[in-house]
Amino acid sequence: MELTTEQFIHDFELTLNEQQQTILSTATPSELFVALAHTIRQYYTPLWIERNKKLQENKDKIAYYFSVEFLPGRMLETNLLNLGILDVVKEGFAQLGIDFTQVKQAEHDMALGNGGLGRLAAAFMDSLATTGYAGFGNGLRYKYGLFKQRIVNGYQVELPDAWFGSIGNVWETRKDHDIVDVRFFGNVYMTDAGNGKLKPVYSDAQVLRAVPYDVPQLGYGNGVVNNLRLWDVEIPEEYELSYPTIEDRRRVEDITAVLYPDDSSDEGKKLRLMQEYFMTSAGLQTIVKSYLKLGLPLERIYEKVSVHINDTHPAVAPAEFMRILIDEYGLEWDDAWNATQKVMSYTNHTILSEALEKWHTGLFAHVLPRVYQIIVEIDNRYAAQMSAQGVDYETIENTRIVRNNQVHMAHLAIIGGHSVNGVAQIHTELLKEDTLRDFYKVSPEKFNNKTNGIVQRRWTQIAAPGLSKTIDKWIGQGWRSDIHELRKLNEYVDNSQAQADFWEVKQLAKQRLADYIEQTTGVHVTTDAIFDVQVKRLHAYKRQLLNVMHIIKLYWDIKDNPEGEFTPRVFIFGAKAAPGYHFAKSIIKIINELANLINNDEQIGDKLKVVFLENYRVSLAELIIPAANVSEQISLASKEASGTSNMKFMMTGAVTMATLDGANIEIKDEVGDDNIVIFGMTKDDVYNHYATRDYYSRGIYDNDPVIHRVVNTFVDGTIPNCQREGSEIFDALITYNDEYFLLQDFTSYVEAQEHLTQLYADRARWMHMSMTNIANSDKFTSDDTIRQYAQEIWNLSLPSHGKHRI
Ligand code: GL7
Repeated sequence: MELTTEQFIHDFELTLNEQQQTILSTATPSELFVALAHTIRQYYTPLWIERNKKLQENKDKIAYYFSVEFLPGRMLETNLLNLGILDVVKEGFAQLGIDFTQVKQAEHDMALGNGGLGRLAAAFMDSLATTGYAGFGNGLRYKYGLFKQRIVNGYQVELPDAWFGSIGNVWETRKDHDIVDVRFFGNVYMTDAGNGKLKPVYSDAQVLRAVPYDVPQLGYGNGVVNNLRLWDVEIPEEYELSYPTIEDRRRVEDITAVLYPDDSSDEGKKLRLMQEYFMTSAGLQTIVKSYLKLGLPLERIYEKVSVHINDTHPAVAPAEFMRILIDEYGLEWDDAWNATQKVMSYTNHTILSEALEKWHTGLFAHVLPRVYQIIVEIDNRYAAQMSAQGVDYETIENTRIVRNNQVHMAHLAIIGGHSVNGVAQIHTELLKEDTLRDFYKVSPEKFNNKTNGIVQRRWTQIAAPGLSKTIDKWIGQGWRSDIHELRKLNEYVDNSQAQADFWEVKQLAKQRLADYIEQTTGVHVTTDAIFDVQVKRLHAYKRQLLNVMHIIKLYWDIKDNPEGEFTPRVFIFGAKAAPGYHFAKSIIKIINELANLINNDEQIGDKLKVVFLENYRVSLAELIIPAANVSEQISLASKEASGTSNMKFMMTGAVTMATLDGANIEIKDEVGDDNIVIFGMTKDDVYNHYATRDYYSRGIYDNDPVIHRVVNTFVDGTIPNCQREGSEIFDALITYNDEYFLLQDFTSYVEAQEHLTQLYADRARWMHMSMTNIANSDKFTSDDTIRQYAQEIWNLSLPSHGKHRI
């Protein structure tokens, strides 16, 4: 939008005075932030209203992205950037003598997600608005996001993430006119509806009110505003008498109280099921209502509506949609089923079976009696249809929804929809050949791949403004709106002046991170060292422990030969462990104790430092990622569905140390073998070991003296204060046969690291690699990923008013 600095200053001061009732000289950063947010709201509100009006007038098809997680982080800078007024606001603040950074830090990260899955959902929201597609989010308005992590004596301590704080969510708006009711529990039986049909009658059901709060999603430079709708729970007034005590009310409020802090496993909790159904039912009810306002026939709703099921959490959607169409609007089963399958589509985000939700039928039928009846009917019809088509008994049994007293949510999502996608090529292949192979056999046409992506704007223009200016200098600003122009950088990857510029901007980012490290941990690190970073959730399959084993090896190398040549390295970790994931927490403790040992050893000095940064989150990622030289993406091949931080590191000039897993493979394809460092087993190697059961980690431990010494270091007292954790790790690696093949991959990892050190020593070679990574990262823009979803899965066209500049 067009905005002069003067106009902005005027609007801002007015808002500060009138809404915050304060003046510049006394306002706190938090008050300034709220005033700024409200100023921005005034700018985008007319666009938002216009957008909704146009979509309805033109009857454009809308895709709804259902997800229990959205992890946008801070929204202020994104909103300013996308409105095209970030520089104006920074200039205005400079004139007013306000520190923009301080104000921006007053915003609490919106952390309604665990990790990659939630961050991807947020990225898709941004990209939908930016590409102009009508794609809306549907989720939950948790009062507490992912826990805040503190490290105390080396241990993770979890604290509630009270992200609403004193100022609430400044971007949201409560929408009373879209309130709906959601039913749980009770009994249900069918009775004659009088028109030859049956209708359900409920008794003793719990009725809860779903209240939507809408959060705008602004497109980059195009005036589009889409909507992210988050549902909150309330007790309907007419039922208040049923909740006489605060405890009673609290049990209800729990539904939107807290995000489950587990990034992969099914908690098996009733509350989780209630959360999932609550947002799915509320979302679907309002979608049907707004579709009916168009005056079109309900059985053709698929022409105007798509519903995307993000992982299995909202996978009750096909059954709930059937319930709404049949019970509430009287559609015939076959018409309803035809519409449902055309509306629904599903993304799988992991092959780890514990993340494919299954519910005990008893629990499910107790919480959602009517939906359970419908699921049983869907399942019976499915089995009958498969059988009629001549599908063998075993395949039918393997793919049924209700099996062994469990409701298989992934099966419901696949059977009840028309599309199943994985999130990177290798992941989709694994779904077809292994995890979901029976489904692939019966409906291969449903399967497709959509490799994940990232919002390049956040990771360059916002997180790395210095880098962005350097890119501008060499290839102009075109890449800011067309990321594919980044490829022009390929021409300069061997230009010594360009290399010097990109080196320097990385050094500045490293210095900023070094300052933060010193402030928060007291550890001094030098930017002469290689900054080697592994930031992601703590999980055994991601193999932070392999990184630790390499560090231990380096420690012994220096201790054995203190005068030897050594390229200094700083190893930086950031990782939250699920609170109930004991082993992951032991690894955090080990990293911290190892860090203490190494960082306080004078003989080691600046050669080696280990830093664990607490409370890893989106805003911290923005500081860390642009400062990395090395991006550690070392999961056991086949286990990381895609990864997305790997893409962010690449885009900001880190070189990837990678296994052939997830999207690492596609990064390699983009940059070529010489600009990435690959090590370790392939997915086929891993599966061969599974097939032959010939892996024996103790054999490696017994025969390889380096590995022997590294593994012993966990238990021989070298690392103080962690005997218990050390022996747990020893047991996992040796006694329990090393589930993730760390010992098998160790030697190849060490060699790859040695190779990388040599590469770094040759500055021209290294900068060639680093810049080649930046130049070819355009492939991973989530704008393109979402275009593929829109065109190939949701069958959306761009709304006619989609692309006007503001
Ligand atoms: C994940 C995958 O583990 C990760 O590899 C992928 O990039 C992400 C987004 O598709 O989804 N699956 C999952 O359950 N979580 C992920 O981050 C928590």
